[in-house]
Amino acid sequence: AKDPVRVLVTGAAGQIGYALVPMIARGVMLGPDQPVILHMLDIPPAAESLNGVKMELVDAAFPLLKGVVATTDVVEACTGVNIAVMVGGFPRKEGMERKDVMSKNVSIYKSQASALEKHAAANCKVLVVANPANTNALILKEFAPSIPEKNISCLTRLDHNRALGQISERLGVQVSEVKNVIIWGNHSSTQYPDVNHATVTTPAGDKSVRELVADDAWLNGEFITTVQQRGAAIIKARKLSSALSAASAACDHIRDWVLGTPQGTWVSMGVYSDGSYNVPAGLIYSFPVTCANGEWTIVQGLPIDEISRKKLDLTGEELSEEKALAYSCLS
Ligand code: NAX
Repeated sequence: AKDPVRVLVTGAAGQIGYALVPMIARGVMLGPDQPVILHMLDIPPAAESLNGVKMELVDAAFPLLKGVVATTDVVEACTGVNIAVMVGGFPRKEGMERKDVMSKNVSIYKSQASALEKHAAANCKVLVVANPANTNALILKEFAPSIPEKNISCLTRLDHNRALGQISERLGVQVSEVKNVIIWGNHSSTQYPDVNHATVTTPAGDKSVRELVADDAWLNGEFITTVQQRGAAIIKARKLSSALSAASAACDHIRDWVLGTPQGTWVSMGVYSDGSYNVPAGLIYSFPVTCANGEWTIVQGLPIDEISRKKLDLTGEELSEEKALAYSCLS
């Protein structure tokens, strides 16, 4: 039998946490033969609720779940973890300035970065979900200099999956037949959902999404805004933000990172930019990536048309501004 993998979920008493921890304990994230030990962190006001989640995990009698640590102590939470899914953060409340929210999250991610750096297992992989996800991940990277930058990422897989879902609905094909959409840039409304390289698997081979949809006005307009605004649409409908889809996307992100992407398929991940596609280096930016042997690689050489170029630049500019704002909170 395999040794258990220790998976940290911060903000585990929250909405996404509640959807995510049972998925992990069922093997959705790391596979049906991989035992796990869950480390759940939340803040003291949520301690009782966190304990309730722990009780439910015990009650669910998951065969793969070999242990549960539920704590409000960051060091205890981070100790020995192989995977860290950072869902905890400070939400934007009505009337709050962007800078105030940024400042709260910068201080959270700065201190959790240090705890991970000191106490996590060597080669721990980190996924930041909490918003502003790209910039929180960047702060984490900056304050955990001994964690390789290759091991720090943020979630844009939910946006990627939303794009697959929209194409699947539009064409009336299974979502599993659609692949190679791309989310470029920030996990925010400036993200660029790009279908220029996306295909649908058909009995006659792969066909281009653009050709099959045959409606550039829709693809360049409503499709993009629907994906960009989907989070707001969920809040409007549910009176709560996306949770099960976010949890599922977090599992997809880690699974593909650890176990690899299928041949011929890429996914979107927010990763540290090396300047590929003329995106400024030093931002956490969402790119198309393939994964093998536990490492992601940015897909290179995709042609970028003029419309796309502008959209890649726009979302990059927003990330540069966020980075500057985050740094201004450090002093
Ligand atoms: P909730 O408010 O339900 O849960 C957040 C939890 O984090 C709470 O239990 C809170 O006590 C805890 N927390 C706060 N500060 C903490 C700290 N310093 N250490 C540990 N835990 C802490 O929010 P939820 O709906 O679960 O969303 C969580 C985060 O995900 C939010 O920042 C949200 O904006 C972000 N999202 C990101 C998405 C993405 O695709 N990247 C999509 C979904 C989601 O909107």
